[in-house]
Amino acid sequence: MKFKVILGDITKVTCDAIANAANTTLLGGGGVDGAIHRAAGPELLSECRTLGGCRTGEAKITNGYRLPVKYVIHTPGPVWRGGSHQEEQQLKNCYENCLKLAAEHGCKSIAFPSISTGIYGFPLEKAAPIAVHTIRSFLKEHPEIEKVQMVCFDEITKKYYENALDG
Ligand code: AR6
Repeated sequence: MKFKVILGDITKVTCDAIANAANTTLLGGGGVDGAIHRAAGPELLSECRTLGGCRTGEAKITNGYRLPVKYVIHTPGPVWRGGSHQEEQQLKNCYENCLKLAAEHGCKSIAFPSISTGIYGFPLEKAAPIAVHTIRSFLKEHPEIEKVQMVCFDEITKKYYENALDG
């Protein structure tokens, strides 16, 4: 299958590009962002400093440095503020813009963390179907992308994405 849900640490995944659930400064933080910067090494932060930040829902690409990937695609997800502040559209934009950048850079495989469902508080039951539907429709239009993995850090998160994938 082209689209898989796995349990694991995204910094250990070998593929062309991984997405980073960043913040709008692109200067690092906690959660998966912190883990990616630690694993990539300080060169990643140096490149991020040149990018001038990134708007919520948009995406910017850097090299992968010490990670086992060519690229990191940084996307600030929406902070959940009750659902009436375009959070769902912004989350969809994150996945779509990361996939577009990956395709533009010739990537055939990309891995995503569960964007916005940690520190940013986006409910998993809403986030998982948005991610799955957005990735699925992109894959239909882009046969050149061979593999997309949702890398879940815990079993509960994995269950939500599996259910969205089955449903
Ligand atoms: N591999 C895969 N998933 C991970 C990893 C990992 N190594 N580490 C954590 N996760 P979060 P957000 C999961 O909070 O909600 C940062 O400070 C985590 O369990 O990393 O988008 C940024 O700078 C959860 O399921 O991202 C922003 O300020 C998912 O990744 C803010 O956090 C996302 O959790 C972004 O918050």
